[in-house]
Amino acid sequence: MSNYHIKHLEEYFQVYRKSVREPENFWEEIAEEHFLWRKKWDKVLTWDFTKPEVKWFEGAQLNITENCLDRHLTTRGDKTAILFEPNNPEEPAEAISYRQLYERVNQMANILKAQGIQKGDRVCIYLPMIPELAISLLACARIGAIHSVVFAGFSSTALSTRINDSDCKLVLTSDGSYRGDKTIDLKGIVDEALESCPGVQTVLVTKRTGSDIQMKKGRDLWLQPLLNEASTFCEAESMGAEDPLFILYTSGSTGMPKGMVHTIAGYMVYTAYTFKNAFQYREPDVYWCTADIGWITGHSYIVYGPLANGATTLLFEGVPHYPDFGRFWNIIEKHKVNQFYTAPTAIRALAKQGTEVLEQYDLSSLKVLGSVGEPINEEAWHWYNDNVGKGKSPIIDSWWQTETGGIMITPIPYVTPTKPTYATLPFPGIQPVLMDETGEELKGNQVEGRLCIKFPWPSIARTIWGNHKRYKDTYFSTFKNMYFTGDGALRDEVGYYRITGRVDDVIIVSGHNLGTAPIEDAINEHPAVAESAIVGYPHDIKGNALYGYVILKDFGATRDRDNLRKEINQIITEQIGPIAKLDKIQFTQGLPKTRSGKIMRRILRKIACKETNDLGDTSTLLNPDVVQEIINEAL
Ligand code: 6R9
Repeated sequence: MSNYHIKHLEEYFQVYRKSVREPENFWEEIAEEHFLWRKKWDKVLTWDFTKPEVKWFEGAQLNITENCLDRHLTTRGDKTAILFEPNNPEEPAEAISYRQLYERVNQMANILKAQGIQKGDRVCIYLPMIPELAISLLACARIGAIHSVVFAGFSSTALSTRINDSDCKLVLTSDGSYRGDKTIDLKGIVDEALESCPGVQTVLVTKRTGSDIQMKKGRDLWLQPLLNEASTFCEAESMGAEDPLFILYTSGSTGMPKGMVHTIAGYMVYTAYTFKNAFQYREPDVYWCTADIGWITGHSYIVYGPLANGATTLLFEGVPHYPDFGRFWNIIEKHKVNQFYTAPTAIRALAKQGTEVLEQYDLSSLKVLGSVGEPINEEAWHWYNDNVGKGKSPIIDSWWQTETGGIMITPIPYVTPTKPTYATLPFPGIQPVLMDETGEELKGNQVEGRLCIKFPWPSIARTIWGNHKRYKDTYFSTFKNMYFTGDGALRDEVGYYRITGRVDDVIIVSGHNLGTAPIEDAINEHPAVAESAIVGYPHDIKGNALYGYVILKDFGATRDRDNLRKEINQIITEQIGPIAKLDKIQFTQGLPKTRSGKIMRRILRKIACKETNDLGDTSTLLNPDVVQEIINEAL
């Protein structure tokens, strides 16, 4: 019997010990018993973090959609796979059964094939949170195409950069998208992006808003008529365990976003196993993750993890505040949601509304509450625990990353006692370590350092698309033989982990990772700007907000400063997207720099956080006077 479903703490410790002592046997048993393989593996694991290279289940053949769809048809054909809740609460929800989902995926797969998409080709998906989004991912996987989902809130520039980086041949999009009371012209954004994407031959357009859009002849096709004609059977491509399943871009501390590559078998095994345990999913539970499929959380815990377990997964198109701040609670009541997985930024925004709205709804179906994306502060944790969970639904504060593919450190609900703001214990198979700045491991408890993982797990990203060197430099070069997460963490007296936040130049705003470099590059494009530096500072709702220090080419010139601020944010919106806009912009004559010319962000961060009493060592500064000037003018 493999340890697929952990039910009490003693069992967790047993399973964990086994996963560390005999990792290969441990994962092999899980893979063997709970998944459908066309051919079994020759070798469970090959790894070398110095190259770096990781391979799981090498030699195996499978198709992930046979695991997520086909194998459920006999026992769960009529069970709801995806429960779609539209943006507008007046529009009826749609329950898509496993059989219907299977058929729709097969149809879409046939359309992609008819457009010439073959195994290994990259397909860009730029769609709102509608069923076609999940269907598109699975359709690519069915025929072995590699999907690259770009969050539909990104700008045309961000979209074209991602399309070109991985040479996508085809784009799937919609005429428009709904977001609360707004309609967004998605197709217009795609058209603009494609002006600089010569490699895209086809655009398939789903009708959602009925907006009047331009269809480019010879390139753009409406999906619906093609779907009506398409066969509901498409033979699943036989895929190698280590063939890529998808590329998903995440911000780095420098320049280009990183196209993280995940491969099929390990990702499937790990996301399915973590989904089952981290949410204690039992049929016929209704599970809801509020993330967008454009982020890793949506890939792993709206689509692949739940469907591999035959679960019912809710897909919500809208936003928490439309038509009012009761929407999440309304959906939980309406669909009797059992597991609810959301982000601290959403919890804080909802907590700000008080409890009156929430009390109008019956939330008694809830059994498990989840949090992901950034550290959850103590206040938000208690509000979530006391008011949403009424003190009886454990909160799983789950720490993980785009790069890790699945949940890494989390309480297992009803198994691990929770502790506010602590992600608690590693998942079976995960071996976290804390390192000090000199590269020594901090052993024992009550220590704080940089969080690394010292042994591979099945869903670790295998490379950065087209740039293995950057993959090595970013994750495997800071500490010898370790995967470095970029996060800081502490381990308390009982061995529980608390994630303290990023230790690099990535800032997490409303749960979105933003690299400082691309935002600064955007600001510097403004003709009046000479140089800029951005830092994060604490924000009630967003967790962090962005504070920009901007040097103008001609500081004395009489210009309307507010107008300038608007123009700068406009450029950021165009280049990256509205999520990267700055909350505060301070114009300054200089930035604190070291003698080697590096901006001392540490000081800027302290000023933005209004912690100017102790600025630490400023002796290496080239221009110490500028610090006082910046403090005097701080916003
Ligand atoms: C899944 C996801 C990854 C970064 C990660 C960390 C932060 C995520 C967290 C958390 C504290 C948690 N993060 N979960 N910090 N507690 N429970 O969010 O992936 O978008 O790649 O972000 O998010 O800083 O390094 P991704």
